[in-house]
Amino acid sequence: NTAYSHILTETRGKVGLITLNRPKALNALCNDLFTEVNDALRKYDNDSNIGAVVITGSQKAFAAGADIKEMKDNSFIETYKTDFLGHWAEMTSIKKPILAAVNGYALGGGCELAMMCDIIYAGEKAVFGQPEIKLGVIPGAGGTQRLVKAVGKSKAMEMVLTGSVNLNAQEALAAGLVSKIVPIEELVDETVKTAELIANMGQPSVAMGKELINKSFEIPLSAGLRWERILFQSLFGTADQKEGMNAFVEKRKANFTNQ
Ligand code: CO8
Repeated sequence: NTAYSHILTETRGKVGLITLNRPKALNALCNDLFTEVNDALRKYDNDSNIGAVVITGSQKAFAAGADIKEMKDNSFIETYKTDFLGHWAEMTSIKKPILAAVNGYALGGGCELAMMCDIIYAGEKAVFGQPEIKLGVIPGAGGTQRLVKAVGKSKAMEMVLTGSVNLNAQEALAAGLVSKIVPIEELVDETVKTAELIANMGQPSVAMGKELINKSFEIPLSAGLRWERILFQSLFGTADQKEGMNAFVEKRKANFTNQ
């Protein structure tokens, strides 16, 4: 897509593919890059032909973090007044599932970007880390929050407080940060394949499943279970529920219409 300077976008079947494309800076997440990512995500979210989105980088770097050169001279009052980088979180309001295909470095904001996605697949040489402490700061987009939920307290402390303990793909898999390791060359295709699988399900149920799982990190179990049951019940008002259950009984594949 020629409208963007720092990312490439393409459509593969029902899947939108966003490729971070700032190779000279190892996909450092400058302000404009993240604005473009959120813009592309919003367009895919509003496109009824798309059912899921994949975000990837290059084979060397998913993203090496926020752009250090861009922010190094920032003042507290300016970053606070403008809620510096607060707009990154816009991607967490996207309804469609977002899958991260992580090859190479996912450091700092790069690791946090991956963790704002719903599913992470790692290439064999992926590296996850939160090196901000070495820059005199701390993570600012989930590295002290989402990482704990993904890898547990001790490992998160080690990563965030030393800035030097990184997870390779095997360690990330063992910790539960990623759900699969894929050979480098096949990573994007494999991630798109899972995204396509999701995109062929009924979209209302997919969106509700995603919302509920994300809610589970924020609300008490009893409230989550109540929400879950109400949304489950609400799906009996959809054509997709009739189609899905009739297809099972008739021993055929369901053809969902997202209604
Ligand atoms: N920002 C800006 N430029 C970068 C970044 C970055 N994060 N990472 C790499 N680059 C640039 C380098 O400066 C270099 O540019 P140049 O050729 O002009 O010197 C180019 O990319 C290539 O990098 P290297 O030569 O360093 O490549 P190596 O293969 O030797 O090393 C590393 C790769 C290990 C990834 C190394 O580049 C590195 O350590 N990068 C920085 C990693 C880091 O500290 N990331 C954390 C950044 S801070 C952050 O993410 C905070 C997020 C807060 C979010 C808040 C939201 C509300």
